[in-house]
Formats: sequence, C-alpha cells, structure tokens
Amino acid sequence: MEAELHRLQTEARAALTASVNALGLEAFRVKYLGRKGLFTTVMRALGDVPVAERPRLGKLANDVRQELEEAFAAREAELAGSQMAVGAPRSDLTLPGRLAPFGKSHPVTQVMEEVCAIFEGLGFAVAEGPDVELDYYNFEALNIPPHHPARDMHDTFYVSDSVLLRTHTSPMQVRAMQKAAPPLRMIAPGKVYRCDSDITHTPMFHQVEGFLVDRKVSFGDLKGVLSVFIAKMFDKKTPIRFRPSFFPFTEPSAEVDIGCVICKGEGCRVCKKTGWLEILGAGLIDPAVFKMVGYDPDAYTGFAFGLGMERIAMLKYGITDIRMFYENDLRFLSQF
Ligand code: FA5
Repeated sequence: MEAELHRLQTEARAALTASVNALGLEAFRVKYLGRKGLFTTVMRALGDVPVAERPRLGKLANDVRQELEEAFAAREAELAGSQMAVGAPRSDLTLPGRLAPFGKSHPVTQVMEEVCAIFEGLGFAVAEGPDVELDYYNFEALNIPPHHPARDMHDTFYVSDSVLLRTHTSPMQVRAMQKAAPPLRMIAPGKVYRCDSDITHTPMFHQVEGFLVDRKVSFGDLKGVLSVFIAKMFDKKTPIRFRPSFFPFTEPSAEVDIGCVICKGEGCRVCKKTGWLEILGAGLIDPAVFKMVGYDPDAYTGFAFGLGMERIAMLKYGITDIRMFYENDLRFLSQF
C-alpha cells in the first residue's frame, strides 16, 4: 500500500501541473480527490494491512491527501487570474451571436400613416405645423375670441398669455388657407395637447385634420369622403352615425361615431355602454373663418374634420384603455 500511495502521489502531482484550465482542474478533483476517486480507493485497502502497520500508513495517507488538496487549492488560485478557474465566467466562442432587437413604429404612428395614405389616395396634400402655437391660430382665427365659452372645452396648456400647446390640429386650416388660394384639399397630422386623462383621453394625443375648400362644397361631400375613409380604415359594414354638434369654426357641425368594435355595439366600458365611440368632429367651414383668411365666403364653401388617432387605433386593435399606448411596455408595443 505504501508503494501504491507514493505512485499515486507522483501521478497526481504531474496531473495537477498538466491541468491548465477550469475543466482540467475539475477533472483532476473528481479523478483523485472525489468521493469515488483513486485516493479513496487506496484508503479502503488500509483495512487489509497488518494492525501494527496501520498508524504509520494511515498517517502517510493523510499527509499525501493533505498535500494534494493544498496543491489543488494553490493551482486553482493560480488559474483564477486567467479567468479559467472553476466557477469563473467562461466564453464559448462557438455559440451563435444574439440578434439585436429591431425597433418598430408605434401603433399610433402606424395608424396615422395608414390614415394619411387613405386621404392621399383621395387627392389630399399633407401639411404639418407647430405643436407650440399662437393663441391666435388655435382660437381667435377659428372664431373663438378671448373669453368665448368654447375655450373651456379645450383644457389648454398655456406657455404664456398668447402662446400655448395646440389643443387641436384645426389651426392648420388657417395657416394653410393664409398661404394658398382655393381650391384646397389638405390633411394635417400631428400631436395635440389637453389637460385630460382617463380610459379614452390622454394629455397628449394625435389628430389628423382634413379640409377641402372649393365652389359648391356641400355637407354631402363631407359625408361621402368620411364614409369612404371609414369603409377603408375599418370594415365596409362598420356602422357610422353623424350627431349634430357645435364647433365655433364650422356651421353646421357634427361629431361622427362608429359602432364600438370592442363590444360590437352591445355596450362596454370603452364606449360607456352606448355602443358608439366618437372618432371625429367635422362640419362645413364657418364663413367667419373664411373672412379671417381673406377668402370670399359668398364664392367658396368647404368642409373640415378632425380625427382622433388614438381612438381609431383603439377600435382597430380592440384596445380597451387609451393609456396603454403611452406606458412604453414593450410586451404591448411589440404586438403591432
Ligand atoms: C376638435 O378637436 C376639433 N378641432 C375637430 C374638428 C375639426 C371639428 C374640424 C370640426 C372641423 P374634438 O375636441 O371633439 O374636436 O376632438 C376631435 C377628436 O379627437 C375626438 O373625436 C376624439 O377622437 C379625439 N380626442 C379628443 N380629446 C381627446 C383626448 N384627450 N385623448 C384622445 N383623443 C381625444
């Protein structure tokens, strides 16, 4: 047994020196020092040696084991610096690389692009204007003078007395009409802001304004254009209703609802049990606005509408809370 111990000691020392990485060290530990390793096997033979020899051989066996354990620990520490020790992070250069995630357009942006494409297909030109707007364009030129009660409907964020965050895209009607003579057929997509928040309202949302000015434009033309748009955007069978309403810059005015696609008209939380959801305001442009921009109200008529993009996106994708669009949850956003 003594000879066997010395042979094992020599062999193990050489094996330890030959271990150059974490895997090698672990293999060494299992082969020589593990519970079923070679050292344990030799120790079992201690029971067969003469009793008188046992203390000496037992001490020798312990000394050899202790020496190997200390040598193992020293080698492990030596290799730790080179990142190859047991438990240290290892790199497998053969693994395939990770794909960088691809970004996508926000669902509201996607809907807005779809809406614009439909109107562009109907011959409308696209114009964009400022989010930070003058009170004049947002209100006054749209026939909403200071202290007019209609201002209350807008929950405006003011920057100063005469500057504000636009509350709708309608100021673009005035800006466009000031720049060009009729006939005019335009849409103006963009962000708008109101101090308003619940399951169908957010403080920042998107509208697409549309307006057409020419001779003899009628409410029938407005209904025709909006019906074509709704049929293209949703389903041909989507129910539509025009409700009489009031906007100071259109006369007559209407709000347009479509049948709630979430509950199919049965009545739910989103449509507030009515079966309908309002998606836009519209009407024939008020002659007072034409006068403001220098158009002749006796020669020209026109229609205008303002569509809420988030509402359309909710209906299109069956989303029951508008605020989900702005929580930046990638699990939600990546579905579109
Ligand atoms: C207007 O903003 C008018 N400028 C629309 C208009 C344009 C009328 C041209 C006539 C002629 P209203 O406040 O109703 O109207 O808003 C229009 C649409 O924006 C609503 O139908 C709704 O879809 C959406 N909307 C309004 N407030 C919010 C809000 N806080 N969050 C999300 N969507 C909103």
